[in-house]
Amino acid sequence: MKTAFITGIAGQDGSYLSELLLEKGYRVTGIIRRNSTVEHQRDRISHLNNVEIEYGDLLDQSSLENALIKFKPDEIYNLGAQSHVRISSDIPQFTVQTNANGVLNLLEAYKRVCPGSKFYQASSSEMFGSSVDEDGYQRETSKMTPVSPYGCSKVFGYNITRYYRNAFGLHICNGILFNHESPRRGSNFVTNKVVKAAVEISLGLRKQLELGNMDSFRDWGHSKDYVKAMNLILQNPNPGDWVVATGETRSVRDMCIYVFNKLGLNYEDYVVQNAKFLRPEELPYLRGDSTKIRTELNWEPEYTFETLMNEMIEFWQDYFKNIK
Ligand code: NAP
Ligand code: F7E
Repeated sequence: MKTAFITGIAGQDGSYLSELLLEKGYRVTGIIRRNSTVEHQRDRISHLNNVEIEYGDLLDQSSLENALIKFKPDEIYNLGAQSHVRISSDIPQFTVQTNANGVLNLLEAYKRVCPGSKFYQASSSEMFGSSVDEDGYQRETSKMTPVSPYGCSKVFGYNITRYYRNAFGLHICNGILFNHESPRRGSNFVTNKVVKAAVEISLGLRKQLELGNMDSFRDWGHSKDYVKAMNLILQNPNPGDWVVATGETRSVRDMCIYVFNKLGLNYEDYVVQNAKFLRPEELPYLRGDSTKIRTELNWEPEYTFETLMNEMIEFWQDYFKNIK
């Protein structure tokens, strides 16, 4: 039985990855941070009986070493992060400490305690920032010109993991994942914010939805498909870096049109702009070319944009039906 160790195990991806690995027969372990209230902290993984969890923090080197000594993992998935891009400009230092220094802390603990295991780093399409190749895609070779503290911190994480791979011969991979969503997405990210509000509006529970920039484009997939890619990436005998994306792009406005239409509504009657949701610098366009992982590792997403949105709509409809 293989042992996986997951930072950020109670986050969106951590919860789906835990489910996938338990199904595959792994022993699943991880760390969560100490919060002032414990309620809801484990909501996304409370249905999983067999995960082993310790308190730990990417900012606390001793907690990482202790966890690795205790769990002796074969595979490490570093998913812990301050993952909200707009909020990264409110708390840039915490973001960089967690997403950059935190990666270095975990790499050092890994190199000392279990250098024979494999390491996955959750890198992001936000690293590409304003760069787009001439054909309109971003891929493994595209330039990285990040436009947020979050993007800058992830570029450090990406580069430092490559350094540890090349300098010390460690089995370290980067998954460069484009946006991926689900009903478990934090409800201050745009997809879940829009779907939840549109369902509330359709049920007469609210009147309006305030958004920021509706003209940015994103390549949205489903978290369930993307955690499969994480696991596949670590099974490849040669460590490397892989873009994971659907290859389709839509604007926030397109997403609103789809979701409101599905509920029999016109988004223009309900959505207004509020400047507080705009970003100091916007990333206007993302569209990933994932040819490498599709051809070399046979990864294919099962969800389409429509099935992803439909699942999220149904989740919120059931949620509001059950609390009535
Ligand atoms: P998420 O739901 O925000 O989960 C992130 C997890 O990291 C949370 O459980 C959070 O715990 C934990 N965390 C935050 N600071 C930490 C620290 N100092 N030490 C230990 N854990 C800490 O994010 P996600 O969507 O699952 O994303 C997983 C990873 O993929 C992240 O690294 C993200 O940056 C990256 N990524 C995500 C996407 C996407 O579209 N979802 C795309 C590309 C890359 P708390 O609840 O205690 O804060
Ligand atoms: O914004 C626009 C916003 O916050 C998407 C993270 O998982 O993916 C995610 O980062 C777009 C942006 O995701 C609102 O300006 C408009 O253009 O859902 P988001 P993100 O910033 O793309 C990357 C790949 C990651 O790695 C990150 O961890 O939607 N937008 N109005 C809005 N966004 C939010 N959150 N709220 C609004 O009201």
